[in-house]
Amino acid sequence: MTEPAHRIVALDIVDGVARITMNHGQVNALGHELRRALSDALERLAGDPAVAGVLLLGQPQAFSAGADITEFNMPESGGAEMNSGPAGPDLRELVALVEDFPKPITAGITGVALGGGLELAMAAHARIASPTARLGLPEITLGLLPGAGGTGRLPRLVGPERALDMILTGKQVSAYDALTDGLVDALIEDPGSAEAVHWAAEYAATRAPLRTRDRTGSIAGAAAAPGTVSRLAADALRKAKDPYAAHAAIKAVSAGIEQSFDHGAVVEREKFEERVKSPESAAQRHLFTAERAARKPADLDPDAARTVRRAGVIGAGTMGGGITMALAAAGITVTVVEAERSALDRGLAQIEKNLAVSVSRGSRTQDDADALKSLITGSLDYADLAGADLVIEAAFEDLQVKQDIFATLDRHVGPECVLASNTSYLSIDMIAAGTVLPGRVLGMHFFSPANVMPLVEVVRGAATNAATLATGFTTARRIGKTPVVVRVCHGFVGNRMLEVRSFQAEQLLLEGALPGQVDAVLKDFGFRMGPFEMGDMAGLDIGWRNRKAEGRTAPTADALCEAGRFGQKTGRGYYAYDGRERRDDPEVEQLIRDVSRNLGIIRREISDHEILERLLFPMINEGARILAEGIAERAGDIDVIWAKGYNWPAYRGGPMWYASHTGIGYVADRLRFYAEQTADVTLLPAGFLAEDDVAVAAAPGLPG
Ligand code: HSC
Repeated sequence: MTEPAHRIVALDIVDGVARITMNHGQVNALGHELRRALSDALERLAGDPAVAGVLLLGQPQAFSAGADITEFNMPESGGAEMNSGPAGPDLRELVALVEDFPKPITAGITGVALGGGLELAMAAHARIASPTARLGLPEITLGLLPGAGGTGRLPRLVGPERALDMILTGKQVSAYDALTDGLVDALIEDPGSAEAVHWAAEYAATRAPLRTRDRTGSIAGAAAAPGTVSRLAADALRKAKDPYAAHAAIKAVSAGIEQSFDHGAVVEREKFEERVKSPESAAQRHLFTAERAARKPADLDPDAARTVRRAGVIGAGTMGGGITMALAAAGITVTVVEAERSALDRGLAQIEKNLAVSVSRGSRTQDDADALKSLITGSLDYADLAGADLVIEAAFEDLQVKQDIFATLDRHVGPECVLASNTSYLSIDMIAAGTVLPGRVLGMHFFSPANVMPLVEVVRGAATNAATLATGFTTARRIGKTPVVVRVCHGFVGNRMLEVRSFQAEQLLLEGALPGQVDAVLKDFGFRMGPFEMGDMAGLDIGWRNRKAEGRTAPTADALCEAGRFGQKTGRGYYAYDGRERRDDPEVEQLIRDVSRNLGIIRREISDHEILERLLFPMINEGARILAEGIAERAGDIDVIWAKGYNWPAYRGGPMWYASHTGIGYVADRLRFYAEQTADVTLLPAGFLAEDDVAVAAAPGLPG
């Protein structure tokens, strides 16, 4: 028998097994329509004597990506969409319907089973998965905890330690790991196939439905030793990107183990409802949406992209090496070209070392590392780039050097080859101007370490053509990066805003603050490091050299460098170091006081509140200028750049989101105040912040 049960759920019965196949949207998000269709189908099957068991299936790319995130964005309606009402059961009710179903249900997982999707699968009485499936509870990356029984069921299947790891990191596990851990019961190439139906039929014939909530074997130890959950979670909690959601999840897991499944469910519900309404979750959901919006820049035509099989990288330094590894990890053959044999050897040796470290840490297998290495060749000759589809230049940051490299590339690569510069400040238009085919030039600004950091600013020059832009963008996606398209200006989006923040940080030192106070304020806000710790880590001498070349000064930073304090590498910078341990240094305090005095500045007590506003609001103002100039397309693009490239805390949504939630009018007023206080007209509100009625003015892509 075969009959359509619902537009978004297909139903057929084979050998006594009813196959319910979800087919809703791109990823089977469990919105109210799908929930209703599933519950209708189950209701019909419950009393059907021809049905002995159920096989619940999704689509090849997704069993289900979980709750429909867009339904969370309706807090004004009390999250009405999440509740049952006339629209059908909520996710918790659906999960209970599955678990309490009188006939055994097997979930057949293909693609991803994430969040509520995995919770649905965990409520089934058995799980089979295709070997390529991936499973996870990524709620924490949205500032949430699993809200449909995941905090109770996952530990019952895989034990508390594995469960906490998955819930607190949000990371996905492979089908193989899921099998080893007990999260799935069997791997079957195609979970919708006759073999899978046979498996489900056998299961239905031989076992009574076993509810996951009733399995207690793997939590027995932790249940008998209260405190185990907190102990197991301590490390992950320290590293958690969203400490609020992490705490909430730990409370729910621990109640579900140390008290009872039902008690855990009550705590889970309470905490989920608190988190889903929190500003921290709203901020992370904004970033999720902004990241997806950034994948669709105006007039990007993905079909115009060239397929990159072979790539070249110019420069085997830190950036060049990282870019090479990122390309090769995606299966692209890479030729790294250097000017000097010694530099090339050093670069290749560093790549080997990085690979060995990742093998020893278990993040890569030896086979993967060998395969990756076999795709990389070093060369001292540009002629070896002849067959390249894309060349990324990551040489010394100097316009003349780069122009010479691009002129040389013109002579050696084919006319179709796309040429990218990894410059962080220089004009792509000036680099392109010296080439024969400026339309094939663009910027691909990676962040260090390039094999790890996800952001790539894809810089579109005045002449960059559609095929070039599409090739740069799709290649960045293919190698697992988060590309954001920007236009040309000094420092593009991220570094241009960072420069404004660095200037304010320096001013604050001159006016009365000390490095420790400034850094602590940004860390309390959620950054991993403050500007001075970051400067010490990167090395202060590079900026000093650049400032001298450009005739600029930064009085405190210059004075530190003149005293030979270049940061961690010299054991002394804004702080003194014993290894990596840093401590405040009275010498630095004296040096700062001297610089202030020499400039005739009377130092004053500066509040943490002022420090935070002085660091963040001018950056936001620069963001407003960037939007007004069309350098970034949307406010959300700026947020993605800061979250992915500069460790802006995700639970604060990015600088432009933060501004809109702090109050655009307030930010503008404070900027006017600081402009007057410091006699710095560049602090006057710009772009949408300067509009007459700032209370209602909003940047594109932000709520008013
Ligand atoms: C959750 O499940 C909470 C539950 O624990 C409890 C709920 C309890 C409620 C109780 C109430 C009483 N929803 O990324 P892509 C869209 S929280 C809606 O470009 P890829 C996405 O926006 C959820 N839409 O594709 C995009 O739309 P666009 C936990 C979703 O192949 C399109 O699908 N789950 C969606 O690169 C394609 O997505 C997660 O956090 C969703 N859940 O990646 C998983 N998921 O074209 C989030 C995707 O209009 N999703 N969309 O822009 C992902 O990680 C990735 O999207 C995938 C696919 C890996 C699924």
